[in-house]
Amino acid sequence: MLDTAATAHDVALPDFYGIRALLTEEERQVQDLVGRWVDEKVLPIIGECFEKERFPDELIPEMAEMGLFGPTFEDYGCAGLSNVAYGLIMQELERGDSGLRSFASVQSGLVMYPIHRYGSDEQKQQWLPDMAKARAIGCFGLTEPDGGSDPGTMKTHAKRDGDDWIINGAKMWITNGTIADVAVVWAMTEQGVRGFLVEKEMDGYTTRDIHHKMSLRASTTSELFFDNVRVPERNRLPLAEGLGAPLGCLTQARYGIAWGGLGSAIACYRESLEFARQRVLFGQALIHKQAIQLRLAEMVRRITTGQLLVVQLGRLKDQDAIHHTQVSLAKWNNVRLGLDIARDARDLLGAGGISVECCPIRHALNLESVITYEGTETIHQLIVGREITGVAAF
Ligand code: TGC
Ligand code: FAD
Repeated sequence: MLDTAATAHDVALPDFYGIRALLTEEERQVQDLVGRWVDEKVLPIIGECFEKERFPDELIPEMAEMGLFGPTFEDYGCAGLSNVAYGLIMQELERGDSGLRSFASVQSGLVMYPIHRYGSDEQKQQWLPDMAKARAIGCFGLTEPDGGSDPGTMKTHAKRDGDDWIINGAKMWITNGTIADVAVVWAMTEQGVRGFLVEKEMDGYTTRDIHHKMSLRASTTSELFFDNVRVPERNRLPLAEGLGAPLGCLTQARYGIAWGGLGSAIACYRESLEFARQRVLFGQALIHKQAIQLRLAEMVRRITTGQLLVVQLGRLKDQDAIHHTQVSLAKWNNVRLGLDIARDARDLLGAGGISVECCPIRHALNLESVITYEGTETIHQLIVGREITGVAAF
């Protein structure tokens, strides 16, 4: 981790229930380090990146230097942090922009995790040290053009041919697709779903960026195409068998997103509070108006309940006592509160709120993606519904 001299306790605000006291010293240091970096390096440039549809890839080496990729792993050059520290990293990154958190989520939760969890020793040695240092970038291909909510019906398939597999199909809406050195690709085989490491220079593998997005504009989103791509058996993840394998990866990324939604919410709340202190209307600053106080209090109520939820979730994850339906509830709750707060903050800022110079419109637009990817809000409601009723209603 980078050395940090200054403490930046304001990165932890609002903290209405003293959440900071529930963190270890190391977790507080991690939050301060990443929060200060976001303030100094991300916030000054991110509005322009969003406007110009540019992912700020110049920030990747600094993120790697701070140990933000695969931070919970204890080997392969990773930092061995707690899951709460990992969550705080995701919160601070998303306080900057959902695009940065997306990049980190994919690299850590959707590429390093499956290689670490389902990969061979050779695959781990080949990829994990380089991915921790961002010398290699990854992407995760599950969603297809015909629909993402029901990945069990994927059309991309892999057929065994001697010592190789031949992959055909397409993946869509893939974060980091065109910038990735390796894609974790999920394909149907005669034995069920299997995972493959497709390397960018393999014949028949092509990628293309998706443009004209009004959301996550500071993030690379791509299509992946597989035209008779020959992948050696040594590139198949040996321990990944069945749909549960990619869904297990989603649990990791959804956990980080539950913290990330809070980051967006906190950024929008802070800008609203500051604006309400400054803006004088009808002879008084807006903070004197009951209706404004109600809205700010409502934001803090939502943020506080979301904070308590993810701290407990993180502690359960540290004890390996987490159930994926608990992660679904947290992703649903915290992205929903982030989106509601961002939309309300946009309105509270008046006309200025439609400018990218204020953060709420950017966060609100970003969260329109975040509420859809990694399982739509409806899918998470149905996952929790199935858990409490025992009836699948998908
Ligand atoms: P289902 O029968 O429920 O499950 C099959 C097997 O998997 C197990 N399982 C899970 N394991 C770990 N974590 C989870 N979250 C799991 N969910 C299910 C399950 O226990 C079962 O195991 P077994 O041993 O009994 O076979 O499967 P289903 O076909 O009924 O599907 C259920 C459903 C709808 C919940 C699932 O398909 C789903 O989650 N759909 C949403 C798909 C989704 O979230 N896609 C995300 C793509 S990646 C992405 O969006 C990246 S954005 C990245 C960024 O930029 O940040
Ligand atoms: P669909 O599955 O077609 O759903 C359409 C609508 O139907 C939704 O409102 C949904 O809630 C609703 N619905 C679905 N099933 C039911 C049901 N049973 N009952 C009631 N309503 C239902 N995917 C990856 O694999 N890797 C990535 O890196 C990745 N990055 C992404 C980045 C961005 C910016 C975006 C926007 C998406 C990304 N995705 C990625 C894809 C994402 O996971 C999918 O968009 C998501 O899973 C939903 O799939 P879909 O868009 O095909 O919607």
